[in-house]
Amino acid sequence: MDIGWVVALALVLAGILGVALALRARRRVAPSPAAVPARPSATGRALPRFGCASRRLAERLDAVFAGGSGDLDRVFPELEEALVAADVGVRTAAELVGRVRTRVGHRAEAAEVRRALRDEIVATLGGDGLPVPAARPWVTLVLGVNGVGKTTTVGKLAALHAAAGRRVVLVAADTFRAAAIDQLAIWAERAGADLVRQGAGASPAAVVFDGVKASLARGADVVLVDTAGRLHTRTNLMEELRKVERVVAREIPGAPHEVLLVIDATTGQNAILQARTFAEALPVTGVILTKLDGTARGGVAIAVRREIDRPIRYVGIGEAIDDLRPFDARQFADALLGSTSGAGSSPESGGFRLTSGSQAH
Ligand SMILES: Nc1nc2c(ncn2[C@@H]2O[C@H](COP(=O)(O)OP(=O)(O)OP(=O)(O)O)[C@@H](O)[C@H]2O)c(=O)[nH]1
Ligand SMILES: [Mg+2]
Repeated sequence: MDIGWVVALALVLAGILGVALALRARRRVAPSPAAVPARPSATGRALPRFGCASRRLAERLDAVFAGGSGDLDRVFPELEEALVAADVGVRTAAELVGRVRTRVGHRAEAAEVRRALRDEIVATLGGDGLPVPAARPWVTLVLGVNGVGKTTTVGKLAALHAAAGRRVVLVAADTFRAAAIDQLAIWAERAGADLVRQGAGASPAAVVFDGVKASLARGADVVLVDTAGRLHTRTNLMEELRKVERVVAREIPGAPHEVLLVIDATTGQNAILQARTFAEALPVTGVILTKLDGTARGGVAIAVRREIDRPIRYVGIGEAIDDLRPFDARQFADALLGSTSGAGSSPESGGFRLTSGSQAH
């Protein structure tokens, strides 16, 4: 073989090897998925990213109203189906559509139906607002099955309270594994909060006892208790959480002031079961819906509210410290359905009158 060809071949091989090595090295130094993401998120984000998951419902509604037959008897079942597909739940979807049906009667513009649905969703979700810490310390227990975002949410809540000028103590009552305690320690540092912790495997109730005592001694304004979603022993999780709740109630009359159940919005209908199980075992006062920035279809908020009749307090829309928003039923309904203003002006979304077949007779 010609020496020139050999040299050229060697150069090409060396190039390929170089690129491969460079790619490998890059992969090695790429940040590993951190337990506590430090990425600051875009500020001022309301529920925009939630829109990407909810768009599907909005689009389905457009399709339902674009049928063109103008037949309400066709629209209502399709509406119900679209809501079920958005995780609203079979029973709640049927109830919602039933109420919309009663409201609009036999003749309605598509835009009217859409608006009625939006209003019924807002009414179901309620406009409870957030309780202002009225006691000192204001104690909040954060509960939920593993992986839903409890620790992250505790960190975000700590930051919100700290920003309001409150002295915050975090209690690491998830003693299931050491990493969970370290994860909370990072959040405490980031939010400028104190941390009360013991070693992995310690009794959650004992850590909470320490936490409450320390908070009283330090004159804390807010105590946030991060709990486990699972346990080392076969001890029933609910039993352990009830013990934690009893310790808090015994040491601070009137506490816990909030018992917040964290639910991962991407878990769909399983969320309803979780909500029911926790609400039956503990005095849950509110819900935090996380991961609405992901593939969640959002309707789960309505299903959970309907199921356990507890207000949604906050929604999580990302992994960063400022990715927690107070829940706003109106904003949420708009994000879920797409804007209702202007519906009816476009030929696709409602430029025709819908009538019920039964009305014709
Ligand atoms: N995209 C997104 N990710 C979230 C959100 N909230 C939490 N996460 C992520 O969900 C994963 C689990 O969060 P954790 O806070 O550790 O959940 P946990 O409930 O404390 O989990 P355990 O302690 O194992 O029970 C982490 O990767 C978080 O960054 C959210 O609102 N959006
Ligand atoms: Mg955790």
